Amino acid sequence: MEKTLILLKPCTVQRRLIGEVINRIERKGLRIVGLKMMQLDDAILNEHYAHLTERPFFPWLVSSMKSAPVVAMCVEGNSAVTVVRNIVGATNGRKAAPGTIRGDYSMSGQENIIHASDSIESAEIEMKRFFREGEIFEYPDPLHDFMYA
Ligand code: DGI
Repeated sequence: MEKTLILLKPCTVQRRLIGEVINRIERKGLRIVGLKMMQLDDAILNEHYAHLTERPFFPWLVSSMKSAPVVAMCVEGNSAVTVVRNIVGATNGRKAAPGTIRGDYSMSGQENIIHASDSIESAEIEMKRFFREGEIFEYPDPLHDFMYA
């Protein structure tokens, strides 16, 4: 089983879409193993978006990500990293395919609803960045065979 890190961005919280997006993730068959609201600050955002610090939009990205709390989630499933990236869709909401979360809910390159780890390695790092020990749970999955057989 693989785990991946998801952030529901401030735009999603403001637009009252938290439940709708979580519903799509759960309906796919992914299991929530960690979930909380967080107010992000410069320190965590500079680390999280370190690959983008030189980009002209970086200040707006940080300011947007601090504008309201995010919902941080850790979800689990077979190939969870790839499955989640596929249902999230392309970065720019205007280019993301219909049927993806960004394709269905976003018209923006920045206010694009959701962050999802892009590799198993970044998922490991990002889970540690947003969740403390004891905040990610292990519990039995009685539906496992119905989901994966
Ligand atoms: O992994 P992604 O979130 O799909 O994409 P990323 O890691 O390249 O970029 C991180 C976030 O930065 C993205 O979700 C939204 C924002 N971003 C990326 N490219 C642009 C951007 N924001 C603006 N305003 N303009 C961009 O070109």
